[in-house]
Amino acid sequence: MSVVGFDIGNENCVIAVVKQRGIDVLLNDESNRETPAVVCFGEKQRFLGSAGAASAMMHPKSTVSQVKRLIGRKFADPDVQKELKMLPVETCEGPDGGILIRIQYAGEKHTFSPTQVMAMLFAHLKDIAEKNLEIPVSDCVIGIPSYFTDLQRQAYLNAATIAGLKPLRLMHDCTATALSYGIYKTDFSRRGPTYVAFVDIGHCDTQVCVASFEAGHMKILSHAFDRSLGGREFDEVLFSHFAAQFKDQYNIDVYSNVKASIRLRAACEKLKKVLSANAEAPLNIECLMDEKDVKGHIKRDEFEILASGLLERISIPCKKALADAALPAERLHSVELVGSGSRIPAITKLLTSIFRREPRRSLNASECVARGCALQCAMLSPVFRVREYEVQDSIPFSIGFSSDGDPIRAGSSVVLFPKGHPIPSVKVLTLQRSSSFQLEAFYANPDELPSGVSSKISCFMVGPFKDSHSEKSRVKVRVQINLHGIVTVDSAMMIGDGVDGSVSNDDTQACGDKMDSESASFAGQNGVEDGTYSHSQSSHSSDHHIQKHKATKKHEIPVHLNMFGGMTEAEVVEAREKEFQLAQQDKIAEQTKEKKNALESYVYETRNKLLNMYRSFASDREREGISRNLQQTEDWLYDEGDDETENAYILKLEDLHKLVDPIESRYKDEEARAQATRDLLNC
Ligand code: ATP
Ligand code: K
Ligand code: MG
Repeated sequence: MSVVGFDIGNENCVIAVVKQRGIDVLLNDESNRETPAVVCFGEKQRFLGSAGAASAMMHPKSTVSQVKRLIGRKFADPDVQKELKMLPVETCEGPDGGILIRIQYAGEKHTFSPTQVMAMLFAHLKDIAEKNLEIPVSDCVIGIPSYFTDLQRQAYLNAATIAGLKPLRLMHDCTATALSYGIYKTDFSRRGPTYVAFVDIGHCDTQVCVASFEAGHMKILSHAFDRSLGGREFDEVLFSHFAAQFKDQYNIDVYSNVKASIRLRAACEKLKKVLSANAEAPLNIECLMDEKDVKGHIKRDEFEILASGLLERISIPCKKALADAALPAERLHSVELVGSGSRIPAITKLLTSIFRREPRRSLNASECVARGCALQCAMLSPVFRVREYEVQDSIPFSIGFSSDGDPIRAGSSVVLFPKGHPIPSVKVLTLQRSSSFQLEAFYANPDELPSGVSSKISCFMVGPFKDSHSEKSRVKVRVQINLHGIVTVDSAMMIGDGVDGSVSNDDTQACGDKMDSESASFAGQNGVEDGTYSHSQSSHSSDHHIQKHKATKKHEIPVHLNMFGGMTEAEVVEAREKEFQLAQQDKIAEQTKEKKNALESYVYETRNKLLNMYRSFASDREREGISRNLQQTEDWLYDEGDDETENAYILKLEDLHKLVDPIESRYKDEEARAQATRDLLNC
């Protein structure tokens, strides 16, 4: 079994694998360590990853990039609308309020959810891994932004299922980075915890975390982020600058032309990279629009002025991460800068002033997330032995529960799992109920949420259960923030008569009850132990916990989950079948291309051989016959045979072989005879 970590970027994806000797980053078909996060729908097949990026220009209206920006989000969200404006594909609102992407593909209209497109990308990365490792890949750990909502996490899991992957954990990007940093630092031991800040500036976002390291243990103290501040925003200021300039100078409006916009944006991204290493840079695009060649030029200082607003914004999550970790910048041992978006020199300057020290780049800035994920996968995998190392992550948003509309209070607060609380975590709620009821999980502090995110998480139906008396029964509900950071209700139990309502010794931190005699209490395991904490393990420990109430009668009550949006199980199954068909179609298209190429080369090769090595082994009549057939095949290939089935090419090739093979075998016989003679003479 393989142990794989995936970093799914908005721009680039990275695959890392733990081997006996260390961690490898896998190469894709183009021998690159990074694979573009692009899915392009061609005429007959999809082009994924590098092939997708290469075909994007040919099919701008059926190329999906940055799907990570869309997954698990609502069409009506104003931020999403802004994203969609930058995406040349057609979109509409789905029945669950999500996004649907409409694609003209293989002569038909298709609609795909961002989850399905993400699944295509996952499947492509899985393919690359399987080709490299030559074994099936399923268990994995996938990096996610810390600001992902419950729904986005669920959508990732669904995409993984559709692609045939089994994530042992969705891991926050910065936590993965921190792990790939901390696990090698064996000197972090004696004098108490060592604090390190990690700043990851990617293509579309900025994530910051502060971690504390001790021997054999790391703990995330805080997560902070700007969900829409990455390299892309820096491209955008260049884009607007030059779009305005070209309007004045050349009287062209690139905003009105999809291809021109794509080309200018790509040129601006290049320009930005050049400015990271040079004090000034030119911009030249031939035939950008209206048959006009455009020329521009910019100095790094000018770029920094254009981008000053963005630079200021980077300081916000940095300061927040420090504040939430309750650490002054001076207490940090180091600030580690990762993500390729951070290569802009002005960013280093800015971070130096915020953290009062120059940020370091000790990690591989583009690979650390994937490496951390692979390490975590090794730790969670039953087949791999890794040094004992505890990874304790924390939840990014405070979470509360309400039951039938009334919030369940912990003391005076509606927050049951405060922001910063460890992942995974379990709490047992004790409620007095006489019939089925609903439990709703919600984000308890709207100020923590990115804009446009609904505070609703999910809804659990608990029941039905039979109540022997008219009085209310005690119902204990185990709620969990699982290893993926997703809220679940693991189980609900009705506790029989004769049991007093007090909280058992194991349930510390009993909370007051505002309404009925509900209480929220803390129980069970907390944090990640030896990196092998898993869902199943946690329920075992809880069973054990519950079994301590020996004398009580317990009845398990069924729990049903209702998501606010997302896919049903049946929809996931259906999407999986569709993905399988599409993959099959791609495979056939690839094979057909191969067979067509094989026929084409055979025609040229044979024509050549007929003039040279086969010359004396065929009669004039045979040669003429074959030549005629070769010409006919070539004509056919350019005409009605241009777009044929795999089988048609196979048949044509077989026909040619029937004519040519006798000649070839005469030639080979002669060759063999000549060789035998040579051998004879040599000895
Ligand atoms: P995200 O983390 O947002 O999902 P990602 O992981 O794909 O995205 P990275 O690969 O870390 O993003 O970074 C991509 C960004 O880095 C792009 O915006 C790219 O233009 C930018 N970038 C790459 N090289 C340089 C450079 N030399 N100077 C400036 N920016 C660069
Ligand atoms: K990346
Ligand atoms: Mg990234």
